[in-house]
Amino acid sequence: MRAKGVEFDVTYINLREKPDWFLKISPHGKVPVLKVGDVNLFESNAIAEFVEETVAPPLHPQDAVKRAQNRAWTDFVPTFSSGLSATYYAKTTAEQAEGFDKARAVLIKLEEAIANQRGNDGPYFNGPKLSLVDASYAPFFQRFAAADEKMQSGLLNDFPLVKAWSDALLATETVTGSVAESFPQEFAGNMHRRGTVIAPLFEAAAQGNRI
Ligand SMILES: N[C@@H](CCC(=O)N[C@@H](CS)C(=O)NCC(=O)O)C(=O)O
Repeated sequence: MRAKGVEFDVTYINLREKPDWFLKISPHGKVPVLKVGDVNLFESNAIAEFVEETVAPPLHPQDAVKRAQNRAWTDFVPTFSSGLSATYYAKTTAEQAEGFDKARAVLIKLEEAIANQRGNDGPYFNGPKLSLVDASYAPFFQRFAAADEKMQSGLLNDFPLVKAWSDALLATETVTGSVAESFPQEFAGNMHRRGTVIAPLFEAAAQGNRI
């Protein structure tokens, strides 16, 4: 919606204390939900496709084959996000080492997809223009960046096309402005509450915060 210049209001939900009104409009009790008039839409992809169909400019590629390929890679996002988060949600160093293996396994798939399909210098998934598939990956690159600022793993350096893609997304105000101002503290608080192995790298003062 930011990429399309849609005006909207955001209400943040404390997912550890979900309000009743939210549980009534979100069938699985999950964010995001998009309220459009009297209707409540849920599931990120369904919401993104709805905005794509109803608001210009189009963010999906015009070519049907490319669009199908983009949607296929958007379907990979849950696997991708759990691969990356395994590095920072790990509770022990052994679990974290396995997490990095899991992350490498998803990153190599994306690196190969970009190398084989894109045919230009990027930096985004399809080229110089931000598209819907970029929007689906951006939040997870953003969260990994918040963790890797502390972990200093340099993991993405082994995947140069993915790294350039992530760097471009994180240099875009459309992406960086998409989280609450308190995001760094909320992220740190989450690391502490989950008892992650990297929690000590984040200030303990963040512990009481909500996410
Ligand atoms: N497939 C859903 C996943 C949404 C999802 O997992 N949301 C998480 C936050 S990122 C959530 O609301 N978790 C709260 C819970 O499961 O209780 C989508 O893409 O919208």
